[in-house]
Amino acid sequence: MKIYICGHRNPDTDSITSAYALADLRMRTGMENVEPICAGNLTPRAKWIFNHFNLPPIRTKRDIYLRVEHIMDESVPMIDGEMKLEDALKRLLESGESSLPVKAADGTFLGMLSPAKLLDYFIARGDLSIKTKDANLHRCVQILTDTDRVHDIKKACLKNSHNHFPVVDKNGKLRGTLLKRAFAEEPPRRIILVDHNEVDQGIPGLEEIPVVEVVDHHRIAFMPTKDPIRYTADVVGSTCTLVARMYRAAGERPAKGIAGVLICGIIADTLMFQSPTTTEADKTMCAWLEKLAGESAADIWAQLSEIDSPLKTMGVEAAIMSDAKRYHEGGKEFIVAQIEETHMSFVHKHAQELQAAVDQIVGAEKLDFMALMVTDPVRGYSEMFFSGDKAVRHELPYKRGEWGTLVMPGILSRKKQLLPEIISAIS
Ligand SMILES: [Mn+2]
Repeated sequence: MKIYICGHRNPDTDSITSAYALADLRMRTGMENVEPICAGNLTPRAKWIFNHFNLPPIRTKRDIYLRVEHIMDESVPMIDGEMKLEDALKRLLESGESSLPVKAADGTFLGMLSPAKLLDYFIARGDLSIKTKDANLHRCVQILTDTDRVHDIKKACLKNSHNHFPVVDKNGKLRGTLLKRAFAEEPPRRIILVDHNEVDQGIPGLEEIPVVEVVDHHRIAFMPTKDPIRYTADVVGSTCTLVARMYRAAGERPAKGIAGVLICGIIADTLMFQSPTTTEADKTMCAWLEKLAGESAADIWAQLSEIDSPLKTMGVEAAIMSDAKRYHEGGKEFIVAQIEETHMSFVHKHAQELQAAVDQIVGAEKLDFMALMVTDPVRGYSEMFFSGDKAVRHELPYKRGEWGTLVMPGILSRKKQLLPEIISAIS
């Protein structure tokens, strides 16, 4: 059983660092086969963090859709096409299966060997000394590719009268067999969500895999679950604060590097304790982690916050989507994106381009509206680019500034400050 730990799409520092550290904690406390993953590209900051603390970086994974290779059976015997038909028949009988896949010397799939087909052959020729590849193999079976999504092939397989489906790789080489009964079994994958709980914000494919745990500091909009799950949530500034608490509760101390990674999540999400989302717990946990990491949060922040703006390093569109969260609220479909930018003059220079990109996303994603919040953590305010639903925009309590953006003095937090305003504007 594989267990992934994953933050939200367009992962920010807190999502990446909390997944990474929680995987360490879960492994220490006996969970096996755990892997932290990142549902998108590593940000420049995340790259810096793994490099700075000398840790192998988290792996990026685009989706966790269940694929044929995850549920296929590699223990079902395969028949070598060069094998004498007589021996192949013995193998088939020994296996107890209704049919077995036959492969050529180069590994490519040739067909299925089934008793019915063999019987045809025996009645016609009465000779079992030929090679299996020359026998009457069943060739019009449904062949699956290892990377096929289970969701896409399930219906056709269940309708098919066969119970076995050969699975080949992209080069046509036989890899295994998918047995019809595998569809009825629980998928061999589990996931732990950190820093989010809304399925729409999670890694694609999340809906196909049971969630066994959530560690989060956002509003709860989670789905009902079939079984009891572990759910850790609190109103704190960072998911890493919760993970640090969990180490303490388990009587564990993170190693130096992991402590450093956790500090990064806390100071990135609380903007070095400047954000109104900051709580005493964030500061307390950070102080404990500083001792373990042997580095001060202030020193780390001095370096981390220097790392170039997403706008400059990624380009306008990628930067906007790098921390974009999708919501469905009061019948409206919308995105609220956030970029941190300490050089607002750079934003103003590209204001038209940013507005055009936001307009374009609203059209392409069929949204009711979109808000892009550009936050200057140093001067402690944000400016907003808005596109779409004019009624919502008029309800928002922000004034237009000289660059055409809505100016939001003192607003740093999407979750705690902007989102509630948007939700009340909708209603
Ligand atoms: Mn967070």
